[in-house]
Amino acid sequence: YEVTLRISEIKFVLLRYSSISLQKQGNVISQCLPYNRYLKTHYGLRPNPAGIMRKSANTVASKLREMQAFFGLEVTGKLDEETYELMQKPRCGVPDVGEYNFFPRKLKWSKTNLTYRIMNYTSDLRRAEVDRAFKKAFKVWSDVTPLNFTRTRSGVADIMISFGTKEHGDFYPFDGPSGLLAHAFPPGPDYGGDAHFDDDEAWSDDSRGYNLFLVAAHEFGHSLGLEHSRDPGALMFPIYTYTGRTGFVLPDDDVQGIQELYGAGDKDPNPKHPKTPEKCDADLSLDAITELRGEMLIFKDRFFWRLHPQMVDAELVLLKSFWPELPNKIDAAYENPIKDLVFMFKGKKVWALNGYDIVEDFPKKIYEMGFPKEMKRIDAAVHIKDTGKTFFFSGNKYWSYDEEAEVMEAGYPRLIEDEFAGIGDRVDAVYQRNGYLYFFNGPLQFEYSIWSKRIVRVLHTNSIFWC
Ligand SMILES: [Ca+2]
Ligand SMILES: [Ca+2]
Ligand SMILES: [Ca+2]
Ligand SMILES: [Zn+2]
Ligand SMILES: [Zn+2]
Repeated sequence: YEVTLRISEIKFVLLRYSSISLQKQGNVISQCLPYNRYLKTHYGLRPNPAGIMRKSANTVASKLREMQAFFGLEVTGKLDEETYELMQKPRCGVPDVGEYNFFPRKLKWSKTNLTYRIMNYTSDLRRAEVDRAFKKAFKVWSDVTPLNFTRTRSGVADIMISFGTKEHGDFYPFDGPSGLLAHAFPPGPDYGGDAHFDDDEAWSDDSRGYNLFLVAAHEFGHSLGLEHSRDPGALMFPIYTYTGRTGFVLPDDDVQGIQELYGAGDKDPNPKHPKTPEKCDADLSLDAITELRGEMLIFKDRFFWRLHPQMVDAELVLLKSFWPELPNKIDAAYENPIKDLVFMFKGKKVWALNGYDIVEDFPKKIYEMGFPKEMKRIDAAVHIKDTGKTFFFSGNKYWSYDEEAEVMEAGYPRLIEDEFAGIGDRVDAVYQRNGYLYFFNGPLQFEYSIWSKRIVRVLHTNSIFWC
């Protein structure tokens, strides 16, 4: 490794070392390491007494494979860096694999009027804020089903809600700050439907710590009979991501799930439920593309795909899970590898990112880079390493920016059709590879040779994913 490590890379390198050294020790599998506990809690890994042959369905490797398949990672059965990184993320305590769930059958309530009771409070929020978070979380589900939720203040309710720490009375102990955030039991008598929140977390009603409303809405999904979803855009995805200040709308995947159990209601105030994009959709169009330290990031709505150079399968993640401060959808992005910065654009704003961190003094206004003040947005951007210039596309025009001098070049904007004839009069996204520019326009991409200044191939947008 180079000696000139940047701070943001150190964590990365340490993880890489730890996974290498773990594998070299050989016998790590039987030691009680945190990842072993993770597989036990979420994938039903059972202890393996010495001298007894492992049943193949219950080895660490097969549990790792199950986990990797669940999250859409490369299925190696080994504790690689990405798998390890994922295990560090805060999440729900309910297992990911149905057959190892608390109760093995698909369960639902046989009535539509349900009661809930708040047994105690966290000291992180005012009581009224806690009450409001839970009420709003139930409304997420009652909006799309015939279910009604009524709060009771005494006796036994269907859904008993409580805060607790460590062992809290149900043999599924919490674990102190972060890690497990909460869990809930599927419909049934007694514990059935109950939801428990780890009071070692810092609960909030905004982006700090963990947002109680978001976690509660997820847990109440379990209280109603839903299991975890593999859709990274779903509320029932097991890993916590703060999704922003703007009004929460239940994603389509969760609506499908809950309506399969209870049917639709007749009072959905927000019938537009966001769908998760499918990479092989023939009509797929893109928002933006950039490289980031050798990986390709391909943006669409609230998501981006990470495409590793040696891997065929792209991993879909929420934009907010990497950069909570960025907007939920971006216009354009490019990397300046010399400065090791990625620039992202939305409306009149630009953010500079160093790995996970937003550079100080950003976001800035795009007119500070030399764009006209009245310009509303940038459609696409691409950095050309050989020339040190960055092209920006907006409407039917493009600009050239000198990265070293940090000024817009004279003689711009120019018309796109004058320089890049045939690619259309707008650009959704663009990237450069091996002397070619790839322009995306709706469901089509144009492979443009910089050297011969012409289009050499027209492809489907989704061919970037080898569809
Ligand atoms: Ca109950
Ligand atoms: Ca915890
Ligand atoms: Ca765009
Ligand atoms: Zn969960
Ligand atoms: Zn519990």
